Amino acid sequence: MATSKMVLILALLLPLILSTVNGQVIKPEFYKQSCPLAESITMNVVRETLSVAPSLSGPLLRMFFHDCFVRGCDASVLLDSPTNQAEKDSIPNLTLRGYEIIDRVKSAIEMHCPGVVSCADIIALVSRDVVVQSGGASWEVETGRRDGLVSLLSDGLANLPAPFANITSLKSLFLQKGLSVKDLVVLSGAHTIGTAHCSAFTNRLYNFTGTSANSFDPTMDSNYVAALRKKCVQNGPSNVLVEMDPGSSKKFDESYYKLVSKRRGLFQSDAALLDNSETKSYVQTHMGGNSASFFKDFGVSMVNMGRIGVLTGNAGQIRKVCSKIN
Ligand code: HEM
Ligand SMILES: *[C@@H]1O[C@H](CO)[C@@H](O)[C@H](O)[C@H]1NC(C)=O
Ligand SMILES: *[C@@H]1O[C@H](CO)[C@@H](O)[C@H](O)[C@H]1NC(C)=O
Ligand SMILES: CC(=O)N[C@H]1CO[C@H](CO)[C@@H](O)[C@@H]1O
Repeated sequence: MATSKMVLILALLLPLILSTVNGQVIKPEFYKQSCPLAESITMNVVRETLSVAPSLSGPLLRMFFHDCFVRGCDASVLLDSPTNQAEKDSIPNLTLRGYEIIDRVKSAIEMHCPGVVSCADIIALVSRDVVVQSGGASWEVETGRRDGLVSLLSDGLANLPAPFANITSLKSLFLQKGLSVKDLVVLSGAHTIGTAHCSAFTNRLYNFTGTSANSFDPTMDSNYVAALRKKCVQNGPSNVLVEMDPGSSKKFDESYYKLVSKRRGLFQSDAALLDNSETKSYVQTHMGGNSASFFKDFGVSMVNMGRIGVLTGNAGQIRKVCSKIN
């Protein structure tokens, strides 16, 4: 009798005991005891980097998105593959840059506390620091992620939304990752900084209907189409970059929503935010400049994104070098 009660109690408590033993949580200041300087070291490297190479802010913020959406936030995006079969080699990742900055943060941290801080957490911290250094507001980053052991080329294409995606597929992709429609419209605001290759949107500028070379996407402001055509000529060179938020592409602010509301979102995925009542209403509320509430929302949604598929406890490992498993 007593024994069976004990068994029952143990069974009920087991998940709790296990999760405590494994420490299976991510939380703010996970490294407070084990590596107290981790966050300030990261911030310093980001500050120094952006002061000499401000154009790295876009790719470094985007890296967190790419990491989290593919196999969870486990730094799989950083793994090199000798045979070009890793996430890094998938089409969306060919436009990512800034891996060497993550390596620089990692080496600086390793000097203070070797083998303690994961590459996945470094990506998360860097994304916050980039936003702060670009004029946005700070938030508390949850840490305690561990690094994954696997990176697959095929995962990249399957999990990252294309710039051509419509609102239905954007919503469902975010939902699959446990993110809400609000997270979708808030995180899309990251397109307030950075640049894009013409190839991500030229389909909107030329032969959009497939019947006339001059036809363009009717959901884009025709004056904007004309301006973009000057930068992105049809079948032009593949290395031309366009600011996503012209004139303010290095500043993290809410002007993205003003652009989208004026039908000047660069990608179809940006324009699509006007095709759903909830995302449309967010765009309209923020188009006039309400940065305080956008900044706060952005931090919340980045924390939400940072929880996707994380490895904790004994899962995965703490990589010694971010581009290689130990
Ligand atoms: C909603 C779906 C999204 C789509 C379809 C999308 C697509 C893209 C594409 C195609 C580019 C241009 C890449 C290039 O041509 O170089 C880009 C750039 C960028 N994206 Fe997104 N993105 C999405 C969401 C996000 C999210 C959630 C974030 C981060 C929170 C983000 C951050 C960025 C940044 C910062 C850039 C600029 C990169 C640079 O300057 O090189 N995006 N995105
Ligand atoms: C949205 O895109 C998906 C995938 O390309 C497609 O199957 C679907 O029909 C599209 N939905 C609308 C409403 O256009
Ligand atoms: C327009 O697109 C259609 C369908 O993709 C293609 O068959 C046609 O050759 C294109 N026309 C021009 C002028 O590019
Ligand atoms: C196959 C390929 O070109 N992979 C590239 C992916 O992106 C990284 C960083 O820009 C490059 O180093 C890889 O060569």
